Amino acid sequence: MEKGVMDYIKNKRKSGPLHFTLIDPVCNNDNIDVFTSVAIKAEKYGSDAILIGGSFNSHLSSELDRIISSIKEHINIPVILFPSSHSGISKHADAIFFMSLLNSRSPTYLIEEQVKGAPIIKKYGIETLPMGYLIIDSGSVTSVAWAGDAKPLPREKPEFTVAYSLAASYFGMKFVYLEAGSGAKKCVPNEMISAVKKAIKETGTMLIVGGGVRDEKAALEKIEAGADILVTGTIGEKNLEKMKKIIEAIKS
Ligand code: 1GP
Repeated sequence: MEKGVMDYIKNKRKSGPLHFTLIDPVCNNDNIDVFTSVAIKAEKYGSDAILIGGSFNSHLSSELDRIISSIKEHINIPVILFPSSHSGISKHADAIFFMSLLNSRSPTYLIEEQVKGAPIIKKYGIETLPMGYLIIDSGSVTSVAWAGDAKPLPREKPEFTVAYSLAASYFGMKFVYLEAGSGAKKCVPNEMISAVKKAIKETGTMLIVGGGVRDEKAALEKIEAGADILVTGTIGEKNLEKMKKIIEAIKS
């Protein structure tokens, strides 16, 4: 990335909403080819970046390095780390979401993992993208809510999520991510997205939305409600044609 990933995202956003593809590596080398092929298809269909993350970092760092190297050999869009702990850092990535799970009950996910990761990021010289990460109630306990010891924000009380999002903006975080959780039964409510967007718009903080988006109708609703960036993960593993339709809907 000649000019950096933050500039790339800002520039791309000028011409429309963005789509990021989440790839969630597990401790299985056989999947490298599958991950790489999802990333190649994602780029071909118009996705703007690949996120590498998941609620558990169960892989070894050497495996993560191999997965990212393999993906990067085949695509030109940025690969951004979306880690659940400091063990999700790889020197091969273009950038990292330097994120705090703001509605976690545990200092581990609020600041301790970040403190462990910061010297590693410095050593590798990875670009940091500061992000406030918020888990929204999605009707059942998701992996990310459980693993992150989060107190999910209530769907019917968007003002709580608005207050958290404003706090993230005032801390200087460049992104707020409203997360329903991978495979969530219910996506982040559209009214909540609109309320957050309205509140943080003037701060310049970008709004990311993800979790449970399975079709182009839901994707479009999230974008129309105010999401700058939509993330899909599961659909790319299960049905690439559906992911293509989602990206086409966002880009239209
Ligand atoms: C999870 O928001 C992402 O962090 C993606 O969720 O797997 O449900 O698309 P899905």
